[in-house]
Amino acid sequence: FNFSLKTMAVSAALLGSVTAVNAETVLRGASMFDEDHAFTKTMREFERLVAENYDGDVSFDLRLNGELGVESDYVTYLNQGVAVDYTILAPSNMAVFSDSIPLMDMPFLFRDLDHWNAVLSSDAFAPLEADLREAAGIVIVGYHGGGVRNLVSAEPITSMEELADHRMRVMGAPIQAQTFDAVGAAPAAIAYNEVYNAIQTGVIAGFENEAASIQNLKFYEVAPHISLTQHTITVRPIVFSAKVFDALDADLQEAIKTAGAEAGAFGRALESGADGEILKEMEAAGQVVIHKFEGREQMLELVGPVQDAYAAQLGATELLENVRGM
Ligand code: MAV
Repeated sequence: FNFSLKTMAVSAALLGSVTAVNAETVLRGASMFDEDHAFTKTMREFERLVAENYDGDVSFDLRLNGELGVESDYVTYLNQGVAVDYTILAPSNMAVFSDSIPLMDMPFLFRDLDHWNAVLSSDAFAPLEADLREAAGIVIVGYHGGGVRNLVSAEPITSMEELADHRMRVMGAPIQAQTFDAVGAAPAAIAYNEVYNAIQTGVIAGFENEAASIQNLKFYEVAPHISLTQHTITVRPIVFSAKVFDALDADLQEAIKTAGAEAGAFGRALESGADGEILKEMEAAGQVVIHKFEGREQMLELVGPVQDAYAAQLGATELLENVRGM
């Protein structure tokens, strides 16, 4: 009798320790890039801040270098609550679940960095966030971004004439294709991890991207010409799977929201601050040739009506006017 009591005490103690191990929450993140890219750095900062703001046990398992695929894959995982719990991604890659979310990163939405900053510091995008949670099961906890997207191509594209019928890859949201269609190019939605090969084999002649990613994934090897259309200042939400987020304890949810806001601010300063430097680095290393683009004004005029029509179709005219007016 005595013996079995002891045994019970031992197993209770064991059980206790097992429970304690299980009580640690392990969250898995995904990045298409290595440790040097601004997205990864922002996620590292996010992880650090969550741990700092939370009393319980939480750890992070961030998979790099596209080990878990590309952003369009992450979106499906986040929606289902499997494989990826958090990441940073382009709103346009979430178009399959939400028609309205790509409005956040449509080309020519922001006049300049000040405008972009003002909009991201406001709650102008709150209705889009609500729609994303509802339609995609994805929660936005902060905003990274700040890269400037330009044309990246095998041959220089320096004018509206050269842009005409230019076969270029765009992200999967219809508004992206509509925009580049309106300026006369021939856009095609192609998965990000197929872009390098598609340019190399001549399936497309180029794409558009920001400096940090051109450098990190060495796109300059196949597309060494950058034309300064400066058509997009990126908005890249730090996102969580709603299924995962909702199952976390309230304190951890709070820590994640606080960390998301702070890591986003850190990341926006980082990527927007480094953007011009990275272009110069690539130029100095002989990796890219940078060209002026004559015709940005014309692009703006052609794209305005496309934006208006998209917003009208979403019932988001007021939202767009509000953003433009900031
Ligand atoms: C850049 O790597 C990032 O902006 C990333 O968020 C996008 O998904 C990617 O470009 C792209 O063009 O798909």
